Amino acid sequence: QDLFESPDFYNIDDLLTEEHKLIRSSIRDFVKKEITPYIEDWAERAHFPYEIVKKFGDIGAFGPTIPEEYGGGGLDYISYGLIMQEIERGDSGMRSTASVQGSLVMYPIYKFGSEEQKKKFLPKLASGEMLGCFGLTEPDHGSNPSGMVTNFKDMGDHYLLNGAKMWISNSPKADVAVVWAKNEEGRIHGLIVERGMEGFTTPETHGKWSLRASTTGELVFNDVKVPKENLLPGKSGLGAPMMCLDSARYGIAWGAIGAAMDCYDSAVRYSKERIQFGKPIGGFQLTQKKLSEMLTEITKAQLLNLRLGQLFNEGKATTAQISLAKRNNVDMALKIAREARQIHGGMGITGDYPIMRHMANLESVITYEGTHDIHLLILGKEITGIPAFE
Ligand code: TGC
Ligand code: FAD
Repeated sequence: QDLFESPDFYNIDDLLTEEHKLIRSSIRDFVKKEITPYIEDWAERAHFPYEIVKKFGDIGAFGPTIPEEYGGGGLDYISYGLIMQEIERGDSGMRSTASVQGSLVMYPIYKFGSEEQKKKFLPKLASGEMLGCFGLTEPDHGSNPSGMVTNFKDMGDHYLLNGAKMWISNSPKADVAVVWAKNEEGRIHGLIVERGMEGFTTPETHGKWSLRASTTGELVFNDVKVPKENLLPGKSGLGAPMMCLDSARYGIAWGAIGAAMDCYDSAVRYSKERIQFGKPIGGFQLTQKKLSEMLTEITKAQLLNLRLGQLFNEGKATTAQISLAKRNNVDMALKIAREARQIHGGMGITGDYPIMRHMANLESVITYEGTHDIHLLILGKEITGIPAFE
């Protein structure tokens, strides 16, 4: 039996193009071959499979919406979403590697970078020759990035960067970091910091019980001399990193469906195979309730994403619309992982099934890129016009 069944209860495939379906099946095949057979072992050992970076580059998973002249795929946002969905069906940490590179490193360089920066970095990031990371969060400023203290001074022929970032996906292995820091006037700018610059270190964060196959770390800047040509000239202010987050949160809204589908598929199979009281547990009403609710929530999330993808393609998606989808879909996936765990009984806690890994991963996904509650407040501000953050 194909272990990658995809529920499509409302024939949403009819609304996709042939190209969308081709892209989805090629990424699905890749995940089936290159991630699924190994992921439980990587996660158990907290091993980041660095070789996946080049492979992601080869299949076009990095920066699919970036124009081809810079090495990207030149694809639309529904294609991007489907790619994230299929990778996260394999593992949220693997999707993190890809979405950080595409939405949080390539996107700001493409959107706010100089022509020289685009030519220097984008093709190598697209091919997987280089790995990037995105430094916004700090030890004392997570949900409130505008309070950041990382700063740089203009020294005439270069900038001097000081401070630290925390919880940075890909950082221990990254060749470049897009770092958000304040200038002497307190204005936020993006700087491209390259591995090897004196005073720049990337200590790894250990002891995670979530996203174990993704590598996470700090970015520490101790009087780092950053060449002036490494400042992103196109946009400053918190709005610049927030625009990157719009794109990444969109990818997560799709990715979460992939994780939910994997849990659902496994639960459906198990419920038909596992016999208790003389019949498959799928024959009990309580199991059917769980499965029916899973399918309902996945279908609703699929429809939400498709419409959001259309809005993205038209350049009309708003931050609040993206918050609604990220928040709803990750919460949905986490609830499905918990219900699927129940259906698997004791077996559900083992690495023989993907459930517990998805569940633990989703605890990070519901926290990063804006916590569940922060997205609620973004929606609350949209509805009332009154920010609740302060
Ligand atoms: P606020 O007053 O709302 O806005 C400050 C300025 O920014 C502008 N702005 C935007 N501009 C363009 N697009 C957007 N989406 C924008 N959002 C805000 C806004 O217009 C304003 O501009 P100006 O000119 O008026 O100054 O800002 P605030 O300080 O009140 O904060 C709002 C809040 C809390 C919603 C925001 O800061 C937030 O979303 N916090 C959550 C932080 C977060 O998401 N961090 C993510 C870090 S990266 C990460 O987690 C990667 S994990 C990836 C992986 O591994 O997959
Ligand atoms: P806090 O902001 O301290 O929040 C703690 C709790 O307080 C949350 O429940 C939150 O919702 C609540 N809270 C905060 N403010 C309010 C409020 N105003 N009203 C109500 N409740 C509130 N960051 C990057 O920059 N780059 C990365 O690549 C990256 N990767 C990550 C990878 C992992 C595995 C993890 C776990 C995090 C990553 N992050 C990254 C950081 C992530 O974005 C932050 O963890 C997240 O934004 C929350 O910040 P915090 O952890 O400091 O929590």
